[in-house]
Amino acid sequence: NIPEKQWAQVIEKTGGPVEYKEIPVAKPGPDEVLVNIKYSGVCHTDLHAVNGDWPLPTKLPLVGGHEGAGVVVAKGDLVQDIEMSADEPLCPKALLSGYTVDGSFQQYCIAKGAHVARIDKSIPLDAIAPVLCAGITVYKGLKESGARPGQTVAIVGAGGGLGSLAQQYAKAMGLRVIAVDSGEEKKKMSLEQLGASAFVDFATSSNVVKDVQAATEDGLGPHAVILVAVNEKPFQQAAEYVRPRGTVICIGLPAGAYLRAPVFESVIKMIVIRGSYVGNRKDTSEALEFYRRGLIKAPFKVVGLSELQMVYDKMAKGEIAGRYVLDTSK
Ligand code: 8ID
Ligand code: ZN
Repeated sequence: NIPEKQWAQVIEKTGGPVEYKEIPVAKPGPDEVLVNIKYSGVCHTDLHAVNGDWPLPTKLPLVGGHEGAGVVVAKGDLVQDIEMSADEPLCPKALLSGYTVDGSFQQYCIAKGAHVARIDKSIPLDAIAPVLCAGITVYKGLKESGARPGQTVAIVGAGGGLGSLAQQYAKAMGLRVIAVDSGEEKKKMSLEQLGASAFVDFATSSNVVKDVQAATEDGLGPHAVILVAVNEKPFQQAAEYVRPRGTVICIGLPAGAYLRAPVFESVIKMIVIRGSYVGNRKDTSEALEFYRRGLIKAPFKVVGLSELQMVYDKMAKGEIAGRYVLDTSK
């Protein structure tokens, strides 16, 4: 009982708008599965794709979305379970869901059988959707940072989708969190709901570098910095406040941005600056397992797939605390 047609959010040209309309349901190839998407998170990457922010073109017309969670309803002959822990995100021929191939902003989505994340039946699909990009990405970034239990990590962009999950994963890993973002709602969420030990408001602070350092117990700065903001400025500040021997992990991808670090301090503090890009299938199953064990509770709001434009408008203004998840039945 797979329908011929389905509802989807489609962009015809770079710059948008997204159009909510009926399109055909695709048939899976031999190594593919057809997933009936129930819920999809909305990542800032989806908005970057609409706006053409990056030096990498999207397919057009495009169904965006890459935090889809659903049920496999059809599969090709070659599909079987495969375990892998390579650097598959770095594959030069990688297919990017919701970017170079159609993604999860539709009711029925094609995926490679070897790459779909296996979600335990006990896990609610609306809550897990944001873990499927945001959660995996920040979990991987925290691992790449080398931060150890008991140490302090600054999460910059802490109130957004990636940031709110980063706070939860960091806490579950035994790290102390300094949240950097702006506004009362994100402050309250970070300190009261997500367990951050300090909040630095980048918009009202007169000196973010000093305030982040002052929020660490010995004033030397955090052991690691996780950059998930959609703004160039913090990418040019982190090296200044990270602790000697500390690590700066770059994850956010603001349009046209450059990293900057003072050579003198970077050398004498022996700091590391590193990029981190999503995660592999091993990271994915580990990140899902944290959720299954009840260690991850990040706030999300559910709205209909038809309301995607409203979500993008709020996202562009930085007004989303946590994540929006789309219900594909509405
Ligand atoms: O694999 C990857 N590297 C990867 C994976 C997934 C997403 C990278 N990303 C990228 C996205 O493309 C996007 O550029 O991570 C970035 C964050 O995605 P998101 O969490 O989905 O975005 P959001 O929910 O809009 O949150 C961004 C937060 O940054 C804050 C905003 O207030 C918002 O809460 N922020 C900004 I804008 N400027 C800031 C500043 N100067 C800041 N926070 C601190 N300091
Ligand atoms: Zn994403």
